[in-house]
Amino acid sequence: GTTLHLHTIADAVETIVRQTPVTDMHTHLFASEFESLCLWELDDLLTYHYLISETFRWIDMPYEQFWSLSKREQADLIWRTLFVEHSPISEAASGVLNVFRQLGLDTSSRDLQTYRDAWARMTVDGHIDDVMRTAGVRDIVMTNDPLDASERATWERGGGKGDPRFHAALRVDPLLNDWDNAWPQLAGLGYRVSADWTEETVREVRRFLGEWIDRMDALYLAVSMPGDFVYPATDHRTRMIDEAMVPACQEAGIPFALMIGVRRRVNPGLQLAGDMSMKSDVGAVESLCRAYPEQKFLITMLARENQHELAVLARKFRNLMVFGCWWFLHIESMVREMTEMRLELLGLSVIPQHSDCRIFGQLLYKWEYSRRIIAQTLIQKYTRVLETGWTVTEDDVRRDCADLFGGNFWRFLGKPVPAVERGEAR
Ligand code: RAT
Ligand code: ZN
Repeated sequence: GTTLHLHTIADAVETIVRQTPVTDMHTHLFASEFESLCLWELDDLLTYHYLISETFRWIDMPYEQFWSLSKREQADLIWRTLFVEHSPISEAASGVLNVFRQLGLDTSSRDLQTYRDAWARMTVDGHIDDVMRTAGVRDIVMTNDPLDASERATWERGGGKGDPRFHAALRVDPLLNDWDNAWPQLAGLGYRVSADWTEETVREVRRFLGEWIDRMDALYLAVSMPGDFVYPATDHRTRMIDEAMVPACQEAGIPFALMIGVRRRVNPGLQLAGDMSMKSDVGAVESLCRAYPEQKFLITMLARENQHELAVLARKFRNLMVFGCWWFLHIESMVREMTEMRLELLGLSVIPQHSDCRIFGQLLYKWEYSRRIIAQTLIQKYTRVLETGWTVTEDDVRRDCADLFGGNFWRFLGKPVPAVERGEAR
């Protein structure tokens, strides 16, 4: 391959980063066969919960009144508040404009109706194809909750796997964080569980996990944890992890993903938009990685304060893969800081980003913004290396980018990159 030089490295890296297909390893997107769970319309884009909390900074409307509006009325209000009455400069608001631009719409018009008209001409499957092609996202990992009745219906009729670009992750938050409400639901699904942590309950929870991992072909087990998560402890969470979740992961040979540092519903009036971030104890991850050296852990944390320690911990445990800049950290300044720091501590052995998208169009802005920052960081790092006289070729950069944008994830899973399996060009 072509050898790169100090004056050619920037262009080459930018081009290669733009061309490298992405595996988006944590999203809330759904394949279109999940029907109403698959969000892609303009009103979905505008009522993204990140934008809802930003809107409430400006309006006096009581929360209940906002929630009683139709989705379209909410979208109108958000548009007026965040885009017309103020300039849309936040990450989430500017992202909407970026989506319009990448879809070829006129961002100068400020006329919501023209955007509505544009969406009216789209179809869900056509839009998903366009967005994935333009964003360069080839594989998407969903967040799949079998306790959600509307989602369960699709899986139970044998659906959910019709589109090979979409992969499942079994999400188990209620089992760990809300057992009082989770066990009756499991019981309702025919599992012989009780409120008490009996041997039969353990067995049945494992059966539940095993059956759903199989049914979904889940790539990993996933949970979000509050910042006060302690491990090990003499509590329900530790028992659930030790006796049910880790054994289920080991049996299936899949990683356990923990997203740590959320404080749910600090303002319940905001519903989904009412969650907060919280500092956590990285020691819990350390204990897990030491207790289960054969179990792989995908970890992301929500507090900026935890990022450095988490990256250092990944130097100590190869069964720990750090991923993504999560939620409130998925903003330009934090992505830049975290990406630099991680590459400095871990080289290329990280998963620098996931999108957390809920609405398809968002793939466009989230990945364009992230690619830009990752490219800038790589250019700095390759430049340093080139300055020593080391040679860097285009093939080197291609290999490194393929690792960052997907290869590291699939290798950690011990699975081949699926697009290559599908015979698509790399
Ligand atoms: O980022 C988000 O959209 C949050 O609402 C959460 O869903 C978070 O990403 C999670 O997966 O818990
Ligand atoms: Zn998420």
